[in-house]
Amino acid sequence: DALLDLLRRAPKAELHLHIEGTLEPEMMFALAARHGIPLPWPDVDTLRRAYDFQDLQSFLDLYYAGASVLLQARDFEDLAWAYFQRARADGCVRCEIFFDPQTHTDRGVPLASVMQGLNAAIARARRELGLSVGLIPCFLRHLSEEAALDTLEALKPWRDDLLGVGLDSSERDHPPEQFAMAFAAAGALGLHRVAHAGEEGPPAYIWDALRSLHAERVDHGVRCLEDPALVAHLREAGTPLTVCPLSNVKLRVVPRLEDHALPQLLAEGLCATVNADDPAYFGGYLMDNIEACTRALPQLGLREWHRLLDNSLAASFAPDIDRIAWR
Ligand code: ES4
Ligand code: ZN
Repeated sequence: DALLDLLRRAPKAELHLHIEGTLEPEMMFALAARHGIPLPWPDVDTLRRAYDFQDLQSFLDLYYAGASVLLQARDFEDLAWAYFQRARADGCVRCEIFFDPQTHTDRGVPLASVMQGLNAAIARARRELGLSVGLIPCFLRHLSEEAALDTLEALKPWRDDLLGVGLDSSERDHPPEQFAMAFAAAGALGLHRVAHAGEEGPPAYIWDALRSLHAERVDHGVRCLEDPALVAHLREAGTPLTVCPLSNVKLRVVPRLEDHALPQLLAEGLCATVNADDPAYFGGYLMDNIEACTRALPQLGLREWHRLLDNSLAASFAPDIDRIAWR
């Protein structure tokens, strides 16, 4: 397919990817064997068949259970290095990746192990793949703001290794405003701010992410279309939305990919980007998302695809020194 070949080769940025969500079943079993940890599934195929989610929470339950095999710096390095090779093969020149510090520290895994492993993989990606990577720790919104503030404090020794902060996990009943102080503290450290909003949650949570957290990008944001005033605001402010089409289908945010609002978001003049979210759980990496969308949403032509990929580079927080190399 000529369009797909072109899109694969085109420079692009991945802006919404949870590194723990790149844990493929094969690696989950390999790491469990490395550490002698039992898993609640007998084999890889049974685990894959469990990837049949009803909603965000049913996915998160499995996702947090899977992360239990990540214990040492080497595990985080192996995980991230495997992902960076896939990202490079998909034509990514820039990856801004999320990780969930609390998912690890609350199990007794030192933050130093997480950071050491991720930093080693990031240095190798730059050296061997020419890939530029930024790291964004996310606060878990099902936990307290006090826990988020403690996490930010614990991250301070690695301030210069971080691009920004994010907010993820269960959206329902956890409005962004609960984390206003943690985001203000992150902003005072000069960190960028992004937040998941409008995935399962209402448009009011997107407003809240913008007003209470000063989010510079909205992760997902697809439900903004329910509020015309919000759409107008996002268009005028140029706020990027990091949209994850296969994720939205797997978590039943939309019934079928054919019904996805990606074309409407573009038609509204919004800065939409396409992203993979948790590729090991949702059926694919960035090019798998792009390929599935080219089939399910044929109204997206070359103009629209050019716009989406261009948006991803423009919406990234990459330094100018990286941008020079993309031109
Ligand atoms: C997530 Cl899809 C999604 N939504 C919210 N939090 C998450 N953490 C990992 N994937
Ligand atoms: Zn996400």
